[in-house]
Amino acid sequence: MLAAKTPARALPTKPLADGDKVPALVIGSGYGGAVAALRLAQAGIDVAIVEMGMSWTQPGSDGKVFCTLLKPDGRSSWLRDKTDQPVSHIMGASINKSISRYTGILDSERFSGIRVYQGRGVGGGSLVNGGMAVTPKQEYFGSILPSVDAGEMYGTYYPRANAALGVNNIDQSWFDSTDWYKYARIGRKQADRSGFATTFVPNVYDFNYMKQEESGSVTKSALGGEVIYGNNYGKKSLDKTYLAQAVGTGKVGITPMHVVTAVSPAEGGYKVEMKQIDTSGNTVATKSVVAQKVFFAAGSVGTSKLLVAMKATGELGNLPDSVGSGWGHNGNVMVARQNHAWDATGSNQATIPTLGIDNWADSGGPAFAEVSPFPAGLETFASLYLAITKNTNRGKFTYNSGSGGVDLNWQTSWNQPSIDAAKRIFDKINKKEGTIYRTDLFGPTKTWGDDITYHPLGGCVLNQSTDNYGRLTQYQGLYVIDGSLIPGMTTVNPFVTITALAERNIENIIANDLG
Ligand code: FAE
Repeated sequence: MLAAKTPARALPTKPLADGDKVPALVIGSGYGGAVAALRLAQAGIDVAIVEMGMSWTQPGSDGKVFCTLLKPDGRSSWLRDKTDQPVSHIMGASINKSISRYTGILDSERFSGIRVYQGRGVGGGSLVNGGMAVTPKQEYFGSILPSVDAGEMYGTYYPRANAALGVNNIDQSWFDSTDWYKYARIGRKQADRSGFATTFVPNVYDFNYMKQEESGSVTKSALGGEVIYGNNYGKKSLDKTYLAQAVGTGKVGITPMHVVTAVSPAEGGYKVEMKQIDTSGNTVATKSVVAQKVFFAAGSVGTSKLLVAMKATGELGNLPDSVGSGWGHNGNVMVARQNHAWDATGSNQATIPTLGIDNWADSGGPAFAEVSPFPAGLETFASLYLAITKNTNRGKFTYNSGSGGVDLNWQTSWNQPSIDAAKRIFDKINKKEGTIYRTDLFGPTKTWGDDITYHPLGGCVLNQSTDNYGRLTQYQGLYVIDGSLIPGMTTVNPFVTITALAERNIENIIANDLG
């Protein structure tokens, strides 16, 4: 029996009851929500976190909390009968699998022109993401958050976020020798040969644990095909960092499997309405709670949908007209290239990406392309990339009075600038290497993964829909503290910036509004 590293702790939950009154309520338990909960609790304030997904602490019948990429079951997907994998085909045939309908960990929320992937559960996106913990270059910060003091961010809040998230770096000599990163070394060699700079990317996956996985002394996770459906070991997701610390203060209670449906002014603060769901997604109870302060941390899509609906239905009718606008997908586009036989990428691939091709300085089409794993369990000869590009198109969320839902008007064609930017890298590499694009991975014949994103950002933009610290100023005591504050782009993977901005904003809010 291998020495499996047990998760740091099982997070105890403390569900709210109908009629409860709380000083602070946080909607969502991703990066923004976790930062808010911890810092409020440390300031002595009792906090209730309401999360629509599960608390992922109980093992399934296989003894594991999470399932793998290659053997997905109901735990993989949010209320779907079939998986909806980002790389959905191989050799033109669908690789999506039938599963039982369950409140699984990865949601692919479908809007007209895009599928938005999001984590569901206590820990939000940290449960499903690749852990790439990238601080953008300071010279680009002004284009990301123009109203925020970059000196403060780089002097105080980025370091604070990186420390609390447990960010670490891969041992480069191990990277250079292990079979598990052969695919990334091929990606680096080919980028180098075409004159592109590559850079190592820090991560919250524990690289020491990964080394032990290779030596066989611990149970495999990143080397066992686990990532977008959760990592059983190795990854310092928020339930092991911010949220564990927050619960450790004794002042934070978590209410999982509750979907917030409405927020409106009430005697003593705000009435927060929610429905409790079972693992089939059925409503089993409705509850109403009053909170003095409410922090919207349901993610770019979740927060935008709630605020747009509350404005349209009049419950928060004074919210500004800009609410719902300024949404972007961080310029995401995926693509793969077919290598020659001598550049095999290996059947063993670590699921945690560690390398990026940095072409952001190319004013003709800025792009930062992560060399992604493609852990298919067999040799594919494919090099897969997730490119983050400069794309200035922005979508808007609007209330649909017919359905009572919220739509997003993004169009797939708006991704052309992202494709063009990615082509500036990969056309050149293909030419140099004498290789071609794969056309069989994103559909029967489709080169570009241009209708998917992992990085939803915006919808309630800082200093436009809120003040410069996330306050919804029309409603004293309402705050936004997640990726919806960021205007559509971060130039790199976003969660370190979301976390650092939340650290900055909550410090100001605690000092000025809660003193
Ligand atoms: P998020 O983490 O999405 O948390 C929002 C939470 O609110 C979720 O737990 C929701 O279930 C919950 N929620 C939503 N609506 C409601 C409601 N009405 N009531 C109650 N709860 C609700 O938001 N970023 C990186 O920087 N590096 C990576 O390597 C990376 N890889 C990724 C890979 C995948 C497959 C995915 C999906 C994302 C990846 N990301 C990555 C993006 C990153 O996870 C994302 O930007 C952050 O998680 C967003 O943080 P927020 O706090 O905004």
